Amino acid sequence: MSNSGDHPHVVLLPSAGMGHLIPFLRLAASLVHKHCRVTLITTHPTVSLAESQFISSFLSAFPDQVTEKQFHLLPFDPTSANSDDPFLLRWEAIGRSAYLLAPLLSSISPISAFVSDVTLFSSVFPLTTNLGVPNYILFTSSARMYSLFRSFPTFAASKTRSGSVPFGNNVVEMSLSSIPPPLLNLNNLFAKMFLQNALDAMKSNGILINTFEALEGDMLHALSNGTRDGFPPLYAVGPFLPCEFEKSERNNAPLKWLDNQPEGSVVYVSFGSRTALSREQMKELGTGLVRSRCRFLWIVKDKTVDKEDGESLDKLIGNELMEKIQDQGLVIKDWVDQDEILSHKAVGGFVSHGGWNSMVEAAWHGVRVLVWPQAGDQKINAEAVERSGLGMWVQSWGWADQQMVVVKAEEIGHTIKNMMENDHLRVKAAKFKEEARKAVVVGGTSESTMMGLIQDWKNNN
Ligand code: UDP
Ligand code: G50
Repeated sequence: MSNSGDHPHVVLLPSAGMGHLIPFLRLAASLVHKHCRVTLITTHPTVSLAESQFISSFLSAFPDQVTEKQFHLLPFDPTSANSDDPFLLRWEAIGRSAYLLAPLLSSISPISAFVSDVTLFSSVFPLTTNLGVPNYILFTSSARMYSLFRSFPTFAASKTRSGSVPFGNNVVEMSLSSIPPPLLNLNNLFAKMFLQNALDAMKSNGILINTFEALEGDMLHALSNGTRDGFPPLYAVGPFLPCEFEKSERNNAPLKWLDNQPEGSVVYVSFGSRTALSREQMKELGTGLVRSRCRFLWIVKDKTVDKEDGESLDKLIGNELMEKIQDQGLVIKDWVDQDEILSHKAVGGFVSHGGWNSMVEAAWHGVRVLVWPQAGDQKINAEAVERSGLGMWVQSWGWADQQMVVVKAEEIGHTIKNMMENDHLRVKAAKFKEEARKAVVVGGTSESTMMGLIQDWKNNN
């Protein structure tokens, strides 16, 4: 590779899970379009089939512009880690193998910028720093969640934990019940990683985030006014756009079905790439959807990882409910092209767990959301979505793993009906479609920020 200052060379390290891989590959595609050279570090094995398929499609789409470097993990015994989350365990495994990246990284000089997923930052930061490479983080959640991340060392050290999250001269009011439960116990693996990443992030050159002014402007301003706490700059460069390479060989049954539904009539229900509802909750949701009397497209997941064989749909939700659903909705147990679904004119609303990628995709397509947070950062994201006007959430609908409380069909049904009949929300959400486009066109806030960053990287060459 030539050391041409006009084409900065960016090395990307995504983390495990589609919610982490997708934003990285969208960022990579956008960097290629902006004439950067990209090296993608791919970690093997992946946790899910969806990840390996996605990486293959991406690499075939950019055979000349992107170089792949394979990173093969050492065997890892998860018993000491005390967690049953396969993705969290993989983050830990990647961290423990990270020293293997040293020779790989020294073989790819010059590097203008190294962008690591936030979950892996502490593990790779010493290596890239040794090589004198500028370190950036891609924070794969909302700016609101980022404010918690940034203030977490203070939060963790304070004895009187409250939902008031201080940073710099600012305070963000967060309800304590919205903070990811694992972060309230500092002995937890997730909390330890989160804390260490937050401490090291202070020494990074900058943090990229998939959000934009119209969606989280208040938070972005509060954060940029608070830089006196020594934190590096935050670059809001979203929304990351879904790409052509994502479209290959997907199940097109949902689109065919949507083509026959009236405009704005369908509620799309999906809990992302890794969230399986309990059987009991799944049945209540199905009955609730029928009760809402809305047309619906429901994507069912019963396993966290797609390599595991799940049950058939009939077994999961029962023949009786399947029959009731026939005239009103379509139920699918498969990976779907969410971007095509959200862009379809028949879709009028989205019931989602609040994964940040899904929230930004809903904004991109101007589709209103009922957020039903299940775990992790999702309540914080729900708060961000509610404040922005893109959607609503019901605070009492608790976390999935404290599901002594199953939300009942009747309540689900009328809440979905309210969301779909809420014209105020429909109009507000639709505005995001314009605002999102304004952010990424030439001269838009996110586009200018990205171009400024690429200029900095050129100067690093
Ligand atoms: N997704 C998809 N099809 C599916 C399930 C998920 O395209 O059947 C995509 C979705 O569009 C989003 C990502 O997978 O880009 C999921 O990320 P998110 O942050 O929403 O949630 P997570 O899966 O990480 O909980
Ligand atoms: C995934 C997840 C739970 C969760 C988050 C996930 C985030 C992202 C921020 O991405 O909040 C984050 C920063 C540092 C870190 C882990 C996650 O070590 O399942 O909360």
